[in-house]
Amino acid sequence: RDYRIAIVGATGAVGVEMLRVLERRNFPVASLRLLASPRSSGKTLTFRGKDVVVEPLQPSAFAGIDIALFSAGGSISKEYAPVAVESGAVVIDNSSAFRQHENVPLVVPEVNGADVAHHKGIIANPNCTTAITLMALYPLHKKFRVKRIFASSYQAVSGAGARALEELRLQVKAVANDLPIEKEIFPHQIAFNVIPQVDSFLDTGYTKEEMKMQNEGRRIMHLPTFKASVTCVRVPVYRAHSVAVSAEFERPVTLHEAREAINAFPGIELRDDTASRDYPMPLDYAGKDDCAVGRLRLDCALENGISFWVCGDQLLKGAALNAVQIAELL
Ligand code: A2P
Ligand code: 11C
Repeated sequence: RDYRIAIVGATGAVGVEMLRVLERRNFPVASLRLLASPRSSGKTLTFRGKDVVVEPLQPSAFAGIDIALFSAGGSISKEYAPVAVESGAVVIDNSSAFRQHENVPLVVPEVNGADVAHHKGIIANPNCTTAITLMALYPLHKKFRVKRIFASSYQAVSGAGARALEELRLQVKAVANDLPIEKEIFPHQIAFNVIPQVDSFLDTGYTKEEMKMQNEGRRIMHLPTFKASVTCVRVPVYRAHSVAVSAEFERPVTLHEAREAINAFPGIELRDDTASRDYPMPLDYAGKDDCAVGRLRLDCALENGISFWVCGDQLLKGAALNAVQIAELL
């Protein structure tokens, strides 16, 4: 059968990718409803060669919808996801609104796809940095049992939405032309800079984004003892996040087994040949479905430790692709 699909936040950085992923993966779409703010009313987006008009989000928009993909921020999800469920749709939500709710499975299909079966109407898509990190960490965990990680992220501006992408573009031009810098989305200049803050601060000094790795990692890997100390950093990259990870395991580790485990796991490539300076970089993984891991080495400061570097397109595996993969499982 074919499915009646709605995309909430269709005009956003992730929403637009959802359209492209549905097309590319030949998802059985019977009808498509594109929803956004009233600002976008009347705009059109193309799907399979046809123009589809964007409609304003309102409660009646979910009548007759089978699957609603949400990516318009947490407050829109909190308000409208229950309405969509009430109308009979299954919601796949890309925001952080429901990720810790007991009845809401939080899913990376390659890791815990079976959890989809327990949904009560809403399935949560993980944070992008978490999803990309787990694509490399989970195969190692299955082999060696992870205890804790220390990590730093290098997050592309598109993680903060379409306007953030434009902000970097304009700032780069302004710097090149010696003009004043304008900023709106990021708290500081992002062009030619790095900002050690993604999301807002908690009392502990960590940011919310940093704690998602531990909180979401525990649920996705079914590993309540997992610990993650993370520093999330915004870098002037348009697209694809990178994460440097040092992981400590329960069992003794070997690089040979680590490489084998990664090679056997779907959705992640091993790019690890230091002799030819081969390692993943965000420029090479922007627009790609697969994530990639490199710089694999025995950690010199941890017992049973492995350090690695992982890259992935956060709009795809970190958001739109993962959401459509969940829809495919449904
Ligand atoms: P719009 O383009 O009309 O503002 P991004 O993550 O790239 O910033 O995109 C956010 C998405 O969420 C956009 O599609 C945006 O629509 C949508 N959105 C933002 N606010 C609302 C709202 N109040 N109602 C519906 N959609 C919204
Ligand atoms: C960023 N990771 O790069 C964020 C965006 O938890 O879904 C997504 C936040 C989230 O800004």
